[in-house]
Amino acid sequence: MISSFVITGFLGVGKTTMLTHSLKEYFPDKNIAIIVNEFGDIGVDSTIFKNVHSEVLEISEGCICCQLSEEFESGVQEIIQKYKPDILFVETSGASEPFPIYYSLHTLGIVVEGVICVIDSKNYNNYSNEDIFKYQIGGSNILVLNKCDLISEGEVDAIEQEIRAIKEQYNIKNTMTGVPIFKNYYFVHTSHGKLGREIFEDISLGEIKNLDDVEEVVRSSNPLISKTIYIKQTIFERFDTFISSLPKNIYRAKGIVKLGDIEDTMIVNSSFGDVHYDRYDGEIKSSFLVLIGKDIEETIVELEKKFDFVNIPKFTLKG
Ligand SMILES: Nc1nc2c(ncn2[C@@H]2O[C@H](COP(=O)(O)OP(=O)(O)OP(=O)(O)O)[C@@H](O)[C@H]2O)c(=O)[nH]1
Ligand SMILES: [Mg+2]
Repeated sequence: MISSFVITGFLGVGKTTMLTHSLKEYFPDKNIAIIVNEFGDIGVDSTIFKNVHSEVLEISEGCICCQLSEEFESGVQEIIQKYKPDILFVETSGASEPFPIYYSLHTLGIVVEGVICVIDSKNYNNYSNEDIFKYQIGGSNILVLNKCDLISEGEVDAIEQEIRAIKEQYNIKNTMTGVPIFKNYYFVHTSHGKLGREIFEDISLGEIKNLDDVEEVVRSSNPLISKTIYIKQTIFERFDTFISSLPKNIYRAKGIVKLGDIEDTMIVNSSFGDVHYDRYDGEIKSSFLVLIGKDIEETIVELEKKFDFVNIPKFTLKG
């Protein structure tokens, strides 16, 4: 029997970090498959996952966050047939909610052990007003307060209280009975997604009845947009100045770059202005960044004018 976990949470909160950490730590002997639905037209997470281990299927942007699509369901079936995984993990895009994915796995006969919502404690106030964040809370049963290394314990406790109130309001309920579909939910405080083993062993959503009576949860508009830019040859200092001063309406930037004066190719991550570099072991054709935020088209044109190494492509190429 295949079991599964759905990993949700807003942009850049630490979903991929949590998953790569847990896979290495807890499942070295299991056959793992990952489905990742990333926002943006070039997948960074799927590249990272392939670097760790396990089989990865990348689903194109928009697919699982809009209509629960055939692409997701046929993707799940394909990955099961090909790799016969023991456990399937689905990382949803930061701009989508988990319930439609949960529902789809359930209808495919796959046991969902948990829907894990990762929350960025440090940047919580930057995105806590976003509707999608509230639906992510409402559709999850394991709430992980991540990045606790960056704020005090008191602040984390205050965020937990706020999230409990959101959970009450947005909890997914059966429309006929008004009863929440997840019996319980759990809070975990952590850094770098280091969860205890018990999260993957002891928590089960249990039997859920009358899923058909759950309200229609697919919301239509999504004002977040993504844009891929290329980075022409430059040096670290100039690139770092650029990435560290991104305007606030760009919530998230991630990509892979090779800079002239640094030997290693690097994975670049910025979430709400926190920039982080990691070594990348593979090869890339060109340095690129996916930028995600609101009303970012004009912002990017301004960036291209200001930094001569920024290049906005007419078309983006996969890979
Ligand atoms: N300080 C600190 N940084 C963290 C923690 N967890 C993740 N990060 C960093 O946050 C950035 C984003 O992490 P990801 O794991 O890529 O986040 P994500 O939720 O998968 O992002 P998207 O898939 O783009 O929505 C990376 O630079 C991580 O190194 C944490 O607990 N503490
Ligand atoms: Mg990710």
